[in-house]
Amino acid sequence: MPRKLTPEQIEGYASDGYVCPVDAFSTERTRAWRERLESFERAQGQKMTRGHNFKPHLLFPWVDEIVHSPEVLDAVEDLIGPDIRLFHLTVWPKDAGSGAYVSWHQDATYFALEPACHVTAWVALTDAPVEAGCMEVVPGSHKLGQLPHAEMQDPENLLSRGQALAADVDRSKTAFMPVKAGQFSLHHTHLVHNSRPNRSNDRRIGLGISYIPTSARCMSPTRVSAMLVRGEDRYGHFDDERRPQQEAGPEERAFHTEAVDRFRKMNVEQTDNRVAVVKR
Ligand SMILES: O=C(O)CCC(=O)C(=O)O
Repeated sequence: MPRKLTPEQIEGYASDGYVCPVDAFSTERTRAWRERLESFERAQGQKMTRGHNFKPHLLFPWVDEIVHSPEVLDAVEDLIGPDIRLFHLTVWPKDAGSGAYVSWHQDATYFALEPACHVTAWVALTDAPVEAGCMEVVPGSHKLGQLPHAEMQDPENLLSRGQALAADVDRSKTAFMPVKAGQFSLHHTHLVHNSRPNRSNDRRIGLGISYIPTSARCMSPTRVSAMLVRGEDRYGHFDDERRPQQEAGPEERAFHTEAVDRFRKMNVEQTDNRVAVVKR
């Protein structure tokens, strides 16, 4: 008996590689989280965008609350089972009218996970309709396995390593994943997806939370950390992550810096190993 998703949604994930939308949080709760994020940005004088958007679940108790919420974890458990680690989290902000976009890619490209079974829950802190540049996917592409990617250096691309699918995508075969504030979508690590610039009047912000079963292993030489968020871990493939006690306190910042450094080092190892660097 599934905990949250319907049998149709579970079948849709198996056949198309995604589920969208899933209802989760009230508008008030979501608005309060957005306010927390934006007041931190104002205090820092720095937006949580490319270069500053990794692993905020190690800094903020309010993000810790989202990543442990039954609203999200019950759906994730329906797809990957009851023993779950949070492998990575990225904040995806796009200012209204900015050129920020995300190139076509598969999440698995720099994750080195065996098996490649991770699922990303994209939790909307604002509305993300088509005109705001919600995600666009190629249904069924998760069945193609790992496809070749290239590196594309473009400051408007929100992907930290600028990875882009080497082949062109047929846009007549894509589908959009619009979500409202408080909803989320789920997508498979091999699903080909991108997102276009935000042409709406409001900022678009989502948290991309990557969950894996504890049985998965990261094959890169650098040992990375991942947070056990549900069930038990009988494998020990990851170092544990510390849950934040206070908002971006000194211990939270020190732990976050080290975890992000290790994660980036692992990403670089994967770039060196797997991605053909071509000029585009
Ligand atoms: O937020 C976006 O536009 C892209 C998100 C994404 O690529 C992901 O969550 O894997």
